[in-house]
Amino acid sequence: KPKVFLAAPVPEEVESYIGQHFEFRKWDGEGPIPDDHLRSEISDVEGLLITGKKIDDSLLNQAPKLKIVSNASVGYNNFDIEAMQKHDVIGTNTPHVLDDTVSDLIFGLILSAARRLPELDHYVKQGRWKNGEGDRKFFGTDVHHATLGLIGMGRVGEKIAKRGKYGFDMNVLYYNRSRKYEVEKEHGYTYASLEDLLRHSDFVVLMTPLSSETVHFIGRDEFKLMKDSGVFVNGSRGQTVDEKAMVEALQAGEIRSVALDVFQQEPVDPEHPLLQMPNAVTIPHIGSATNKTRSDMAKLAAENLVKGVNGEEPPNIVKEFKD
Ligand code: 8YV
Repeated sequence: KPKVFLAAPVPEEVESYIGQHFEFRKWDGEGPIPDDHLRSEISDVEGLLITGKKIDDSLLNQAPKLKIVSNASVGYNNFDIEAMQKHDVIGTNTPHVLDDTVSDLIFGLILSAARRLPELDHYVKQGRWKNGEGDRKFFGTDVHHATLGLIGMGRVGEKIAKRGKYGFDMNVLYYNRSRKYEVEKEHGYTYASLEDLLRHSDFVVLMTPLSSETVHFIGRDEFKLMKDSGVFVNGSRGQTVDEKAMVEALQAGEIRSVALDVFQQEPVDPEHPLLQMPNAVTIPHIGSATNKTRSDMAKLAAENLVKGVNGEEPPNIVKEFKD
């Protein structure tokens, strides 16, 4: 049987499915697999299932038999496409199955920032709730009927827009590299330039994939354009935002608050200034992390792995590797 390595955890039934096809080894330590360990495990494998780790030339040099890297994530900014093409290795991801779960979480972030839920949770648990009404200084801001500015109208973006429009009666503005006329017409969303979107939105949600074009897509100038009362939510990748500029914008009161699932460096440094800010809601990159969705992602990643190692076209080969 061909050999594969599972560098990310998958549920037991997914392991047994993989075991029917391949001889596998797996990383079962705490947290992400250390680079050295990964390098030492791939010299004889034809398939690699992974999440988040950089796949570059130097890693691929250690894996001469490798045919496929199956990402257990929809984002594939960890692929060095050129290096993979050079080594004749294809890459796959896990689209669709996480769209609803991630967009639910984005609304969790929007509501958390708007209604200051983490701050209030802390307040109650510290025994500071003394009168019947809550403290005025914790009053929040409405989500319903506010303007949602969505940067990135991809599959997840569409789900977020729907929740905004139909769940919260929000006015939806969007910016996307290519205009989505059909979606726009069907649901009455408004396409806006990035500048207009930033100027007019109460909640700016960043969902664009990370690529060389989107590094620091939102920085100092963009925060300046946002409303002072604006809330910024990042559900894409930390590198799409200039974090230093974001901290400065919060400190200067150029925006009211942020809610972040992703950071420049993950796990985030415990000394990071954002962690001292009550108006920064911070969660540890868990957009897709429900039991069902993570299990569906693992199943899809396994299916891609099996097809890729067996020389068939996997269902979720990413566009850069399609003929
Ligand atoms: C993470 C995501 O990959 O799919 C993506 O691109 O950002 C998430 O699903 C997941 O958190 C990896 O552990």
